[in-house]
Amino acid sequence: MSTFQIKNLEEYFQVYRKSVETPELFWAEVAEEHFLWRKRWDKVLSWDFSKPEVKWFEGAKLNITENCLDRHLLNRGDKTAILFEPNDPNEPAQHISYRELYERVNKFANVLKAQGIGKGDRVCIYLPMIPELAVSVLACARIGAIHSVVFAGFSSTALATRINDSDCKMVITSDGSYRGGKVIDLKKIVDDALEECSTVETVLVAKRIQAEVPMKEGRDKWLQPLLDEASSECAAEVMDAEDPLFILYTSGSTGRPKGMVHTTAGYMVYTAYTFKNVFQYEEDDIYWCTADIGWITGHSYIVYGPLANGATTLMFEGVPSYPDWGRFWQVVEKHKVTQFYTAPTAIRALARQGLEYVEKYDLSSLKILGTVGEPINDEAWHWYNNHIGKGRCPIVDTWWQTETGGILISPIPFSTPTKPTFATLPLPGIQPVLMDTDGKEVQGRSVSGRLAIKFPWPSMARTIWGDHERYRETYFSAFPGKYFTGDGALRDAEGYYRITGRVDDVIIVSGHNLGTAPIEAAINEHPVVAESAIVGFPHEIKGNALYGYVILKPAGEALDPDALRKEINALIAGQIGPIAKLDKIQFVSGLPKTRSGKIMRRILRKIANNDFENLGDISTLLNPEVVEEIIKNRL
Ligand code: 7RM
Repeated sequence: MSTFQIKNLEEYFQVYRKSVETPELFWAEVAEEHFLWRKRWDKVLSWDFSKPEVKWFEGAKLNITENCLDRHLLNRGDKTAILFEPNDPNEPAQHISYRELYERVNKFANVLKAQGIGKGDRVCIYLPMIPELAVSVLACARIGAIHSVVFAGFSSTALATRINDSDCKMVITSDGSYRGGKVIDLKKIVDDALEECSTVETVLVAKRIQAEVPMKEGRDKWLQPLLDEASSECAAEVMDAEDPLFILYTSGSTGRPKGMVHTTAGYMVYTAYTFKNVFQYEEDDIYWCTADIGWITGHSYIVYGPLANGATTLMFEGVPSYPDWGRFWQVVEKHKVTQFYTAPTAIRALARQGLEYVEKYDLSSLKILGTVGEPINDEAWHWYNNHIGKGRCPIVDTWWQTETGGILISPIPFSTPTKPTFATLPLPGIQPVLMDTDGKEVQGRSVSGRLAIKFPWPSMARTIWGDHERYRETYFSAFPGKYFTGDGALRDAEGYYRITGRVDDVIIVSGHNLGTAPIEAAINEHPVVAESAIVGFPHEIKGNALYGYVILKPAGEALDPDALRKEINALIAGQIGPIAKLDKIQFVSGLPKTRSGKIMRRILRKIANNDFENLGDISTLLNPEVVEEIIKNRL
């Protein structure tokens, strides 16, 4: 039995038991067998969740890029590392081999050095999904610079906030980007942001759209001429296990974005291990994660996890709807994708388009399907399973967070029997617990509570950049001695976990705890409802009452709104109970969403509470324009 790959359910239980009983031994074996270390560790783990302080593989020396690149040159030099599929289906795909990627990363690393970037410096990367994005991430890691990737859909204000929070010395961007039928002037966004930033000395500009862009003398430099002159050998900086690898910002439910800090060795070991197991990657597989590298999913499961395994990772520049809604399936057919990993929000959007877009393509290469980012509803799960997986591809519903660095709860495909809407069982090394509101652990099966993790795992974030106290307060104060996820979950009779959603979305109505998710699920059962979101607002008698925002399908728009409201409430009463009926139902054309598809209930809550003067920064939303409409038509 290999320590690295779990092959059946019995092995999973054995390995899991070992990882809990002797965690240090378990992780030492994983780390020993599968990675390239410049120096072995002195101590596998030291931790104290009260400070909180966590160290993995202390004393070890390594460079993550030697693990992602150098060590594959011998046996996989000609294998495709990154398969780049451009936005425009008529532009040829690029197959970047491990050798070519190695050379490009080294050249880029030498450019960074020549521009005065060194170990520990922060570099902001604001690029579209083009190969330079992955290359620049790895180039930073090569020389020990800390990358801070900002999703290239964020506004100049959001970008400036993130650059300033970590005092970035450099920004890497492009002359523009393609997204579906749109062309976006990224350089202008960077220029606007930098009006507010004083620490940035250099801006490197990659060419993507061949646009004429203003270049600020002394600050802005075209990337390509610098790369042309650079050597393709750059000695890897030898890093300590706990040296920061990157910062990635995550927007909390309140306040400024939090710069989650991930460190080197633990992150590498955990993302590589979980990639191998959750996607059961085999040598000739073509793995595709549709996320953007601007999110943690892209960091861990487009770049580091796959490359540390010598995998072929597909990087897609486009969007699911361009040139039409068949694009994902066309790419699956074209490149014979074997593992496909996407978000429930994308699945729901795709499912709404009709099956002709799916049926045109040959999806028989697919072996495993994955989801991440939010709870997947039953309907979406079955559509994915039936129409994409044709009932023969296990679905891995992977639960994790920016803060956790890697997947914590997920089936192991072909080992763990899946169950719709359940993330199922914890991966080796992960010790989840459910907590009640009094801070006591909820024992046993068929129970629910707040999801916490009671033991450290290698890829957990170590701090919030510049604000360790906020890190402690946010994650370690609700349940002393445990990491609090902010999510609610239930554990069924078999011990399977289902993540029910953020617990900050719980609303107490007349003394009853109501989760927004089941109510929304009931509303969505109505045949003319497309999507919905529930928030609470103060009520004299009930304490809180419920306000629903509902998007109708085209078929619903001609119907009598009051009759529809009655039907929706009847459905809720039938599925949850009359207590969960909505006091107000507003029909809207869209819901405010984050770029990764999460509904921003905070904004809806404020509107329902007539407190919409100060909504905070809504520029990072996917669709800030719906906010005005919702305010105007509020009930
Ligand atoms: C990877 C990522 C984290 C939050 C998390 C949950 C929700 C993520 C699932 C899920 C139910 C899932 N990082 N979430 N995965 N909920 N089932 N499989 O999404 O930092 O952007 O978000 O996302 O609420 O706390 S994240």
